[in-house]
Amino acid sequence: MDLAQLTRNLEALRARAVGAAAAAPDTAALDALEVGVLGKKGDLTAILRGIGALPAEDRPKVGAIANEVRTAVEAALHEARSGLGGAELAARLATEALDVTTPGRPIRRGSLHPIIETAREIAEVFAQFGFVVYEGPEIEDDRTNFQMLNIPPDHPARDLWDTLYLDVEGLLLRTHTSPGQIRVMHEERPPIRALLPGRCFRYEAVDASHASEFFQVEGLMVDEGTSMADLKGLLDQFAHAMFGAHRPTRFRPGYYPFTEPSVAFDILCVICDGEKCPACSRTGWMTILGAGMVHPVVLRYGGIDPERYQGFAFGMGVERIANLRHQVADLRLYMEDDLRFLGAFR
Ligand code: 2NM
Repeated sequence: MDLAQLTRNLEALRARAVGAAAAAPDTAALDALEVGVLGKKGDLTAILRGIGALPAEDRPKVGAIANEVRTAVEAALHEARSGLGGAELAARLATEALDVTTPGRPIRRGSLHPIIETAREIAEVFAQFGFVVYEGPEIEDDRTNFQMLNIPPDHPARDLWDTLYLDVEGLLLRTHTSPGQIRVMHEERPPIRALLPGRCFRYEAVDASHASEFFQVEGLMVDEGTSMADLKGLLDQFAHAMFGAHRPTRFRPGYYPFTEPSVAFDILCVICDGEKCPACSRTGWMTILGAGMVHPVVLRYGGIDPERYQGFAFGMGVERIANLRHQVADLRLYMEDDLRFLGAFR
């Protein structure tokens, strides 16, 4: 092959490559063209292989022409790329257009379980009177759950049919949070104002008004000169904070082994306002909690001298308080994790 032939081949390649660049439909075609013409195994390299057969004085001339062809093809590729790039960007902008005014998809927000929410509201009321939240263990020993609370061995609550005992000797699931009060008495010195929220367990046949788990909040105050009058004043304040400032209240005699005297605390029926309806068993009143002066024997079990200190205690079922506030009729709803029910309280 002579100089003239090589030169013609190079010019032909330039013309074909520049033409192909201008006609390329997309940037992918340009990439393929670049590799095919200018790449290591491309057409330009193939033509330049013929250079070895030329006389030495012709070789620089071919080299110069080859460089021109390379520069011209690169320029054509560059120009075609900027043209196509603009068109491709415009096409993408058209198809991928976002309507920034489209409203967002609604997000389902979680909420506190109504029992936890109610327990927190109860704690907030008593916090205003200086009560501090403590927590005891759900697994208790027989001594702390029963004996130290003056519940004798033959008391019906200790029956296998009422208490969930563990396989481990002497251990059970607490039937109330009162054993936590014994632990607080051991840990703290009077004056004590303790609130114990927590889950409790009983062996029950489950129906609309009985559950094997329930949530309790108990309170304990111990100080010099603490009296029944202090208890009555505090519980009146509590009832008015939870059920309205004008809701009438009353105390009735009650019985618990761990308090003496013991009382039941009622509010006027929130459904019928005392007119006697099925919700209040036609009494006109609803019991919301039990309470009393801590039995001297229990104070002594707690390491507190009953000659110097007196105490009162109270306890309530949070499900019952929540039922009255939200007019829920079936306890089982609190356990079923139905979002239609749980979402109604936010
Ligand atoms: C109640 C009712 C009455 C109570 C008593 C004690 C303790 F440990 F101080 F003796 N804690 N909680 C108590 C008293 C609980 O629940 C209906």
